[in-house]
Amino acid sequence: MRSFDEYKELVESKLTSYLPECGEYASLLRDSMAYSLDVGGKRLRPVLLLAACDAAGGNVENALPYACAIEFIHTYSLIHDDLPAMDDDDMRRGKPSNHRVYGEAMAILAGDGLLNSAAELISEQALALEGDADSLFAHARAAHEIMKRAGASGMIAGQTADVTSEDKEATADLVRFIENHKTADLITAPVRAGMMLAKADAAMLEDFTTYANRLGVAFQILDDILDVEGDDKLLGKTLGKDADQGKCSYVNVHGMEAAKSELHRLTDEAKTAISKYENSKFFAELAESLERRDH
Ligand code: GRG
Repeated sequence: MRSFDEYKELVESKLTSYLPECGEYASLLRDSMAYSLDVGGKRLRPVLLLAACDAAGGNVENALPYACAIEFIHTYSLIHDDLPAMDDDDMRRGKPSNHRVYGEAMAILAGDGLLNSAAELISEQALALEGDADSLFAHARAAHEIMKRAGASGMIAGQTADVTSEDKEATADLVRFIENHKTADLITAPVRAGMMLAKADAAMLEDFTTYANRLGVAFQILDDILDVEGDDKLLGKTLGKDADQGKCSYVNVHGMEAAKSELHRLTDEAKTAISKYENSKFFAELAESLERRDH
C-alpha cells in the first residue's frame, strides 16, 4: 500500500490529461471543466478507489482512469450544486465557484461535460482491454457500480431529497436517506469499484462496503457540524446555509451533541468492519483523520 498523498499525487498527475479536447469553438468548455478540477480538493474519492484496488491485490495503474472518472463526477456534482437554482454558492474550494467565473450556462455545460467524460473514460478502459472474459466482467461491474451510485437511484436521488427537504418535515429517516445517497453513495462507489477491479471476494467486498457507507454517512454528518461550527476560511465556502435554508440535516433533527456522538459511533463502526484485513491500518487512519478534519 502507498500513502494517501502518494495516491493523490498519482491522481493529480493524470486528472486533466483525461479531459477531452472540445474543439476550437468550444475551448471555453474545456477551460471551465479544467478550472474546477484544478482548484484542488481532498481527492478523497479517487484515493479510496486506488487504495481499495491495492488492498485487494489489484493493479493501481490500471485503476487510474476509474479514479479520475469518479473525481470528474464529484466535481460535476459540486459545480451543479453551487448553481443559483441549487445551493447558490459563490465560493468552492476557496475559489469563486464555476458559474461565478464562467457564467451559469457554461457551468451547466461543464458539469454535463464532466459527467459524460467520466462515462467515456470508463468505457474506453473496457474497450482497451486485451484481457480475458473475467477481466472484462470486472471492468463492467466497476463501471456499473460507479454510474449507478452516481445516478438517479444514488447521488441524484439524495440531492433531490435534499433540495426538496425545505418543504418537508425533517425526520430521522429523511436525514439518513440524504446522507446515504447524496454523500455516502459517492464514497461507497469508488471503494466497491476498486475492489471489483481487483476481483476481491464477496466477503471482502461486503466488509469494505460497510466501511465505506459508515465513512460516507460520518462525512456528511461532520459536514453538517462544520456548517454550524466550522471556519469559513478553512472550508473555503459559505457557512450557516443549512439553518438559513431550513435544510434537513442531522444537526437540525437530532441536535449538535447527538451529531458528534453519531460521528464517533460511525467512525468506530467503519474501522471495525475492516479490522481483520491486512491493510486495515490505511483505512482506519483515514477514517480517524476524516473524523478530525476541519475542512
Ligand atoms: C448536483 C446531482 C448533484 C449532486 C450534488 C455533492 C453534492 C451532490 C452536493 C454538494 C454539497 C454537499 C454538502 C455534499 C455532500 C458531500 C460533500 C461534503 C461534498 C464535498 O466533498 P469534499 O469535502 O470536497 O470531499 P473536496 O472539495 O475536498 O473535493
